Amino acid sequence: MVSRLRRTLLYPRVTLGRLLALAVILILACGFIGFTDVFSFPARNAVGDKGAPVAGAVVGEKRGKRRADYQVRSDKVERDAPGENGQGVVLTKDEQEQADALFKKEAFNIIASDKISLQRTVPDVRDPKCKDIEYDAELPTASVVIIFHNEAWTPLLRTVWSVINRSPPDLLKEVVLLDDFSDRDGLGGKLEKYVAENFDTNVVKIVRAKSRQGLISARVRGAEAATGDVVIFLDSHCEANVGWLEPILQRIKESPQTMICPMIDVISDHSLTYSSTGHGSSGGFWWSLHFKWVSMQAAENKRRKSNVEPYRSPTMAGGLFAADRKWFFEVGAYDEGMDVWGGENLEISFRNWMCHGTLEFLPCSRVGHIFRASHPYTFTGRDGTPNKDTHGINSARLAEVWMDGYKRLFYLHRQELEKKDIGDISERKALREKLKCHDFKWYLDNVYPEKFIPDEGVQGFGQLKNDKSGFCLDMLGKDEKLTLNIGVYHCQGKSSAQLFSLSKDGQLRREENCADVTKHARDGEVVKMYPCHKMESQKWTHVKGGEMKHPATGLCLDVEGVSNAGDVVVKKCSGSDTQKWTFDHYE
Ligand code: LR7
Ligand code: MN
Repeated sequence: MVSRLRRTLLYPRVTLGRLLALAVILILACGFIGFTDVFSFPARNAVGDKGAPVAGAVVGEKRGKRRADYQVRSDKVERDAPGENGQGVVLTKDEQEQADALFKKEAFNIIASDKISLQRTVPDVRDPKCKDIEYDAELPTASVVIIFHNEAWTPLLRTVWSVINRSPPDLLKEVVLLDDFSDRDGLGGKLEKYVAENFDTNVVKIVRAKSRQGLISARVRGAEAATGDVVIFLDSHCEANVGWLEPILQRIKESPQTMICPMIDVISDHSLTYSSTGHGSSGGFWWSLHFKWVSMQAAENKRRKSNVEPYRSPTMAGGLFAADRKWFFEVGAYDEGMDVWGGENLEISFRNWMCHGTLEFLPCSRVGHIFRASHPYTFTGRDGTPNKDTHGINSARLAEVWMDGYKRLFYLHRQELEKKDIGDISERKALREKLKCHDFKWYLDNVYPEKFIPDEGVQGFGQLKNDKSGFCLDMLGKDEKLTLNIGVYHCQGKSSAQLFSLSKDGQLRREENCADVTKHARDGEVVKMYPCHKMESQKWTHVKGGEMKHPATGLCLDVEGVSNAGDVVVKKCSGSDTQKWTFDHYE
């Protein structure tokens, strides 16, 4: 009965009369089925799109418990308006041309975004079980910190509205809009006016950086301005979903040293469609220190009894996460020697794990993010360097401070950074000492045992050379996220494109992909790289200086007739010199 009532409460366009009537019924109903007397409409943070009050509803608090389904809906928004319920926007031919022309500058479809209400609804894509979870009525309060540099108007304001409309007011201490020195029209006085007219300025606060901080320092400035118990960072082009906040606060209440990431749903950069990423993905990394989505660690998968439970992740993507505000600073906030963009997500992940915290993904908390293929801002460093390789330099800082000997694997990809000036890291090293953090090997062994280490616990690694031709196996600059043929190229010495390993269980592999030959392969077939699994299409046998044999087909890796930058093949094993291979190193 209550759930039917709740549905009626949340879904129709709410008129004041209807709402009052429903409130009375609900209070009676709550009393009837034994709800406590604590029932109230929330203090409101916001007024409607054009100044009209909008009603919100909370579920009755049953013996100090609450459910995560708070949602305010603007009565000014037509339910079939463009983009409602997270739908994509279809543009006319003219509009599409305009959007295409602006795409490069904005890095997303601004025309589509501008057609959508700032208070659009999104589909509640949570697992239905999430709606049955009860959270404490008493939870820590949240400060949501939204940093931005030259963000477009509608995604920025839609982020704010989504937080206001879908966070219970008693839990949302404030929204800190941290302007990282934007110089784009509208983000100055117009923004101040809009915020003053539409929100309670004790709740939505604008803080301006006096010079471009870069996103790392900008977040620290935002967290410094925050006053809530928990700080939650969001990118400036997000949409928080129904019930996103309660699970985060509950988990941090239980475990203050846990950093929490909501599930990051996808808002299309072209159509603005909101779609679920499902659940079960986790954060990993490439040894080049780029972030990578991976599947949930097997141990977590095994441990969990339900797919709505939080699960541990080795890393986070970076933009959307929550931490107990005191713990965030205690564990070192961020490395402010890092500039503009990149690397801080892995740094905070490694650091929090190594320094006695944990990191979890929360399936019942969902926030959409516009994934953009490029950036609508410059990469001018604080030192004035234009087009600065901030990801590279920031990552080198993190490798030097946190990765111990494993930094070698980063430098394999980025040799030029080994000798580059990356600034002073002594303070960060002192932090690691002070907090008595674990070493990176501990992290790999305990947090990310599934991470493949190319030069440890393997039969052989390095270049795989065929002496006769002087060729080495080579990725030939192809995108490793795709399935692709393996090539050969003149041996280059220390080149990441020529780094291969033969694992203990016979995989001829790179970080994520393994050399694969199907059992139907014929003599002369190419060899493909596929995501690694343990099946026989990916098993090889080899001894130093001998053949690289694929037992499932009985074929051998061969360069006969293959030219430089051509694809390597498998042929009938013949003992010929074109089938003899040697790794740089054997264990
Ligand atoms: O100088 C800057 N100052 C800023 O305030 C540069 C950026 N910013 C702001 C910017 O306006 C935005 O709100 O910082 C935020 C992040 O910038 P994006 O949206 O251009 O970054 P991204 O989404 O491409 O990149 C991801 O990795 C980054 C590494 O530094 C950050 O951690 C981003 O927050 C992060 N985004 C996410 O994790 C969302 C999910 C994407 C994935 C995977
Ligand atoms: Mn982003």
